[in-house]
Amino acid sequence: MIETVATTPFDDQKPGTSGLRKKVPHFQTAHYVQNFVQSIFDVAKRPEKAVLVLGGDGRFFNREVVDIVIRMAAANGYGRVIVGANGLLSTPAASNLIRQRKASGGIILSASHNPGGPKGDFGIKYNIANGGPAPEGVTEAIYRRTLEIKEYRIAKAAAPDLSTPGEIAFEGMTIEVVDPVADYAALMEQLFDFAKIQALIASGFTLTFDAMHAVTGPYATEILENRLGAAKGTVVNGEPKPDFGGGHPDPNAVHAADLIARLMGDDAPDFGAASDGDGDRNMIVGRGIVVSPSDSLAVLAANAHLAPGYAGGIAGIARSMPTSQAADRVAAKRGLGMYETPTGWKFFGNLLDAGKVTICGEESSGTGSNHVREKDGVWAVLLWLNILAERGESVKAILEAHWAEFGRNYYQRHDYEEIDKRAAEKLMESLRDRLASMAGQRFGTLVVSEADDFCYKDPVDGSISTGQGVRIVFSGGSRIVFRLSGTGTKGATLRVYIEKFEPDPAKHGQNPEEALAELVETANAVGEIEKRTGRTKPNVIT
Ligand code: VG1
Ligand code: CO
Repeated sequence: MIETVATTPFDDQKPGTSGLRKKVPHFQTAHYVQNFVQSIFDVAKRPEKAVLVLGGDGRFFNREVVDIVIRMAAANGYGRVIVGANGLLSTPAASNLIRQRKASGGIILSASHNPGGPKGDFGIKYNIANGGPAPEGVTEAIYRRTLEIKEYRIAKAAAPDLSTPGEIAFEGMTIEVVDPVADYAALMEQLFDFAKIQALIASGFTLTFDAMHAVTGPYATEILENRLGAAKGTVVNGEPKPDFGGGHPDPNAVHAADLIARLMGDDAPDFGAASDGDGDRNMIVGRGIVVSPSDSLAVLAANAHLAPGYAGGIAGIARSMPTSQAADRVAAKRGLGMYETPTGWKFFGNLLDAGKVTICGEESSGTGSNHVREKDGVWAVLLWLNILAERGESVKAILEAHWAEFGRNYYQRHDYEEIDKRAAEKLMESLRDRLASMAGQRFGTLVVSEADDFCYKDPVDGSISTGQGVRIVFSGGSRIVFRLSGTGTKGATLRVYIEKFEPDPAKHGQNPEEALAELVETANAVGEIEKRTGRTKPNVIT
């Protein structure tokens, strides 16, 4: 039986960089989830009896929302819901299923790298038929709908048990429970030379993968240990937990400090990697060296042709604006198209669909390709392994050779988390007010060559996105970028991105901290960070 429930709008259901994210108790407010899901169903482009893909990263509240979405899908005319067993799907696996199974879209439940648990974060994201995050036009329409919603439809019956793959009839709809890993692992086998990677591992190459108690545990265990023959125990923290074991599933120097320490030690394995809550981010560490995400994008783009899935070469590269320009140097040297987009994977969708680019990446540990329409953590690990197997060199040697060929873009991101929202907005406002007069200004040895607020015009559909971050470029190409995060759930987070290009190989061995010292000081001065936020230093540096 279908029930129509009267409701009133919430005024805070505007999706951010990657879906709607709030604290769990906020999502637990009566009708809160239902209002948002109904708004998605009201604006989603879908045929009669459409197929919906559904799954999440297993965080606290995942199971309850999976049930609500299934009951609402049945009440809203969907013909089939494809759901990962126990409600689990990594973000890239969901993207793959949407594409493989020609679904009209998918709902992914995750707050990605944000902590989980009863007081942690939760999130709901809608992806469209190409498998990618809904573009701004769609998220805006969903938001407008949330402001006028009056009722939602839901099946009265409880959703069935979802622990075993198979089909279940439910309220006139079919629920198809799938193994969350199977289709994804099959896709990886098509893209990469598993035999070659197996041989590398069999020859004594050692690796470790930290799943951070998040969704990639089952994926990494199946692929790395079962299919590629890595030793049992290669995957650590491999069991997904609703609170991520109390940790923060963000693969960076702060939250994956144990992994980095292991890779810097005397008995370090050859290769280390980690992924985030929903499996779309990656961190790559070689013995004795951490690969910055922007460098990883550049190295993957330069070497992708070594893997079977990209043997014909790549069409082009896209990166988000704050991501370092290391990839641009690869594109320039190889004669490839290069695109600079606003932060967030949704901006890559059109470029990938149009065949303008093959590889995309963000400084926030996201890399991916046209195999799905999301960034993909395990994919990045496998591409690295395929490249290592082909080149037979260490991560460190590959990175150093890359810098020698293309130059090195020293890079850091400084995050000031949970600062006062008003103060953060004022800081950005003040920067914007000063943009026009900035060119020509001198800070120490640095002279501003141009400054603007990044505005993107999508080359495929012509849509325009304004206010995407303040860029200050100095003569010589160094850059400072300021923007506010669109994924936080408390106060505001200021992100300051700092980059310096160094062509001289003799100077490639510096510590980024030293190489960027003058720019960091300048960022503090130009942004008036201490004066406006009261913070003398960032809480996270990546
Ligand atoms: C952050 C990152 C951005 C990424 C987004 C979603 O956004 O900076 O690059 O696409 O998270 O990633 P923001 O607005 O907080 O800077 V995930 O792994 O959270 O889906
Ligand atoms: Co993520």
